[in-house]
Parts: sequence; C-alpha cells; structure tokens
Amino acid sequence: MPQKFQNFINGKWVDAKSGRTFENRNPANWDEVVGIFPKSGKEDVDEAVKAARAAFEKWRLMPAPKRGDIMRKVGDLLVAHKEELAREMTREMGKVLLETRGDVQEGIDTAYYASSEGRRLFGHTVPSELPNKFAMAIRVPIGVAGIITPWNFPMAIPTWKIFPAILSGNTVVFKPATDTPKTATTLIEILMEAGIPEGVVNIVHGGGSEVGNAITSHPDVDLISFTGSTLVGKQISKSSSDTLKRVSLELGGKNAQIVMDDADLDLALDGVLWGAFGTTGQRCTATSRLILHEKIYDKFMTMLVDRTKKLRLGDGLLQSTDVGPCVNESQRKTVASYVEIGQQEGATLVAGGADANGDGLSKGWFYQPTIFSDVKPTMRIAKEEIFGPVLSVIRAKDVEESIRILNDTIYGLSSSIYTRDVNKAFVAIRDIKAGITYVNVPTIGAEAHLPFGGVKQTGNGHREGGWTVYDFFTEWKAVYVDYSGKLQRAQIDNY
Ligand code: UN1
Repeated sequence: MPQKFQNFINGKWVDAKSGRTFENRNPANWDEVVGIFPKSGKEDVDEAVKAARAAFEKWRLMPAPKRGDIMRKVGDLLVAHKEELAREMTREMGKVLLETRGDVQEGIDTAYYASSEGRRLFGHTVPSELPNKFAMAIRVPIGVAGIITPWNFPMAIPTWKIFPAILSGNTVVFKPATDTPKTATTLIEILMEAGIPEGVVNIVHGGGSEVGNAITSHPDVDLISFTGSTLVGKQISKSSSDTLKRVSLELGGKNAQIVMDDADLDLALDGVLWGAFGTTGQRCTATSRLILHEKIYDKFMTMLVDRTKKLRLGDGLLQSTDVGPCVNESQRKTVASYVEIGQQEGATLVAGGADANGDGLSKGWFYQPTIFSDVKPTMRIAKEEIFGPVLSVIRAKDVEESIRILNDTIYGLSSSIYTRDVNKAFVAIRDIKAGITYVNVPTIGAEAHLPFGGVKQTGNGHREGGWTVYDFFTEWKAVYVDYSGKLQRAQIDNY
C-alpha cells in the first residue's frame, strides 16, 4: 500500500475535510506511486489561514535574530538530510540526482542567508528637518503569506519564499505543486524539527483551481508569492486584486544564449547542452533559443547535434542518466505538440523529435532532446515557452542583431552571451532586456544570494533571492520621535 500523507495545519497533521485524495506517481516509472495526498478545498485553506493569522501575533514579536537561529537549524537539518531529500525529489519529479542535490543545496544556501539576515534587516536613520526630533524607517512584518510553488524546483523555490517570509516575521500558508507534494512535506517536517512554532507554517495540498484560488482570493491573506506560468500568474493577479494583496509573480521565460564568432566554441557547447537539456528543459531559466553568429553556424550545429545525440535518457536515480523524463503526461504532450508546430512552421528538425521508448524508458514520460535549426524569430517555437527539451536555433549576423533577436519576446528572465570580446560582452550587458545576463555562462544556475526575477511578462517587478526578497516580505514604517517637548509643525515652524 502506498504511504498516505496529510496537510499540516496549526501544528497538526490532518486529512482534507472532504476526505478526498490524489496520487503522486514517479514520472520515470508511472507504475510506482510515491504517495497519496489530501485533495483539499476552500474549507481547509480557511483553517490554515485562521491558524496562520493567530500565530502571526506571537511570531512577529520574536526577535529577528532568534528567528534567524531557527533558520540556522533548518539549514543544518537540510544538510543532514540532503541525500535522502534529493532521492525523494528525483523519484517524484524525475530530474537527475546531481540536479536534485543542487536543488536541496539552494535551499541550504537560502536557509543560512535567512539566518544571517535575522541580524541585519537593516532600516534607515535620517536627519529630521526639525531640531530635537529623530527620524527613521524600519522594516515590519506584513501578516499571512500565501506561497504557491511549481514542481521543477520542489525544494529551492519553496525555500526562496518561505524562509524570507518567516524570517521577516510573517506566517505562511503553503500550497506546493501536486506533482511534488512529498518534498514539500519533508520540508515541513524539517521546519517543525528546527522549532518553528505551530501555526507559523501550514501546508495545504491540492490543485490550483481549488486550493490556489482559495488562497489568492482569501480576505485574510496579505501577500502572495507565486512561481509558475504566465497564464496562471495573470489569473492570480486578477483573483488577488479585490483585496489589494501584495503579489510577487515569477513567470515564464524564453531565454536565449548568443554565441559570437570569437567565442570558445567548446565552452559554448557545454553551456548550451546544460542550459537546454538540464532539468529536461523544465526550468523557467532554461535555454530555449540559441542565437548563432553566421560565421560559426554550420560548424557549431555539427558539434551540437553530435553531442545531443549522445545524451543518455533514463531514470534520474541512475548514475548513467544525463536527462530524466518530463514531469507528467500533459507536459510531454505539450512538448510533442510544439515539435509538430515547429515542423509545420518550416523549421528543420535536426535532433530528437519523438517520445523516447528504449530500454527502461517505456513506463516514463521520456522525450528525446530535440533541436530545430533554421528557426525564424517569428515562429511560435521561437516565441512561446515550451518547458521541455526543445531548442530553437536562429542565425544572426552580428552582436547587435543577436541582441535584437534575443529581446524580441514578451519574456525577460535569463540571457547569455559567449564571446571573448569584452566590448561585445558589455554591449550585451547594457542592451539585453532581462533580469539576469550571463557572460560565458549558460542561462541556468542563478545563485541564491543575488536578485532573481525578470522583466516584461516574466513577472510583476519583484525579485526573489538575496537581500531583495526582503523588500517583498516586509513593509516600511516611517517613525518620528520628537524630544523637544513642544509641538513642532513640519514644513511650517522651520521655514
Ligand atoms: C526556475 O526554473 O524556476 O537559475 C528556477 C536556475 C536555478 C533556479 C531556476 N537556480 O536555473
């Protein structure tokens, strides 16, 4: 019998009130059920919000350095459980062990960063325009945060949101993706073991239309932090607008890597293979377009196709595997439908282009790493986010045209240029419209202590990561203390 899991509300493990459940299966072997989870609804979210609201009144008063001490314990526990968490994650969402270890490491980095932020959370002191008067601006917690996360980074993304939220003194109602509820459950267990008081973090499992909607439209939720598709992000923006919540949206990407004719081509090749086919292309930072200088186009394509055909698909738990499966059936269907679109649009299929059904692959959602050449910037495969192992290659004549092509998208998350010419690199840094630009580095691999997020329809202007995420999870309060003993009227008595 597969193991049964529960929601965690107000410090207790509980079933969904309706008693309904859903199954979570291994994408590399769909016969294997990872666990049975509660299919919750609005009534469960109501309970969780009530608990988070009540817990907020105490939690906000705990000194931030003390909250930081708990975060350090969380980091230590994540270190201790890193391998077990990585294996669990590979089993529920498919990416290779090397990458799931990295995913847990991102959570560890975020925990230790949050721990040290407990002793910073810097405010400002500024001079007042009046004598004997003190002026400062301090950060205060906001309240209950609704955290809604995707399946592609089941540990890193929840920790990017939950850790700064609680370090800042907020409490949390967390809805993880239905494809990765197990990793999320273990994260909650770790938070509890580290000493997070009951009610501070609550988890409610279930789908977006029921649980997600109930959170984003809830009158007693103050903040929403969401990572996922641009389509859902727009819906959340609408459903949260009646109560004027503060909302952070990290959405789609159509990231490109540029390779100039002066680049180290072997380095650029390693970069694009990792950026396009790492995580089976299922990252919002994935390299989905490759823009090649016309002088090296043919040579680079030969190198790229050759190496791509050698990538080994398989169960991510096996050391021999380079690329794991797509996360589920619908994701693989989306990939297949874009491959059809690419062919209809007249792009040339030079690698992959079909489900993979070899040895050990017949019960998983495997799709061959796929490359289209002769892609025009106007084609749908050059414009729309695919979220799978499909790379569209476009030709350009110089750095200016490459940047123009790179910018010709509604998204603006990550970007990359390979060149040995420092002048071209700085032109790219200046002119690329994206939240992240890499030079001689692929489009994936952001570090936890730098701002993470994008421009245009990739988001709504907020940043996760580093010090910047604390701007989202705290409110500024301006404080004036007059010690003159008399009424001093600003803008009047001093002029
Ligand atoms: C995502 O795909 O949503 O920069 C996050 C990266 C990872 C995070 C990706 N550190 O690729």
